[in-house]
Amino acid sequence: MKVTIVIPTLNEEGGIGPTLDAVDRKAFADAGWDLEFLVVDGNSKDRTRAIAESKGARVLTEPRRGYGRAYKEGFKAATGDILVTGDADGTYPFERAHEYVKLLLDEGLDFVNCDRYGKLEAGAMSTKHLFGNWVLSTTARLLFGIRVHDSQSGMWVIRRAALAGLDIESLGEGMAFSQEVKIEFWKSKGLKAKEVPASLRPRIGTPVLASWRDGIGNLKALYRMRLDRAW
Ligand SMILES: Nc1nc2c(ncn2[C@@H]2O[C@H](COP(=O)(O)OP(=O)(O)OP(=O)(O)O)[C@@H](O)[C@H]2O)c(=O)[nH]1
Ligand SMILES: [Mg+2]
Repeated sequence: MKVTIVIPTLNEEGGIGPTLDAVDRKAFADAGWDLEFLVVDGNSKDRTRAIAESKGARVLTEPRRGYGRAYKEGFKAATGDILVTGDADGTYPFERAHEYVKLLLDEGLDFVNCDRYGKLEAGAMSTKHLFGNWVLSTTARLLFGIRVHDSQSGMWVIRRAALAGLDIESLGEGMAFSQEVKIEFWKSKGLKAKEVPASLRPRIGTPVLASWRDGIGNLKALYRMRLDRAW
């Protein structure tokens, strides 16, 4: 069994090292699971790629912009049976990645969403983002009838075989990819998805997120997806 840690990066020279180092390689080895680190880099202008390679990651350069585009390429290039995703900014609990993988295996799941609100550390999320995320998660729950508390979490565990039955390429190229991939897993027949309490730490490095543009874009994308889908 092999696990690929898939991480999108855009100018994350401060965060990529600690993010990759956080993964408990010994816990993976003890479980008998092989590990692959795959960084999908958007042509960073800093030392992100060099640092990722120095930590043993395979680095794919994807100059086309977008968080969703990076994951689409990452999902195609990953060779693991199970994928674990997350930002390269030190915010997600990669030190617990093996626990989430075990949960997916033990419970026969196809997707695990790591709920950042399980333990939101001081300064990890601004009031503006707290409000925006609440609006987006509530709208997703109402429009799709899914029981997802944190629709914008970027940490997921995915059974790669399940991706074959989904049209991942049709999902958003940008930040909306995050909510859309969850909705696909929750709504698609025969797939099992679950949310678990996780955590969020303050970011390492400068934020690049355009809050209002991305937030309103994600809200519109939810309505578009609702109109587009049969379920
Ligand atoms: N390859 C690639 N990666 C990207 C792109 N945009 C963002 N990323 C990466 O995707 C991850 C998520 O982006 P963030 O800027 O952390 O988004 P966020 O978590 O909503 O915002 P913060 O609260 O500032 O962390 C980070 O690791 C980014 O470096 C892109 O266009 N291409
Ligand atoms: Mg982030």
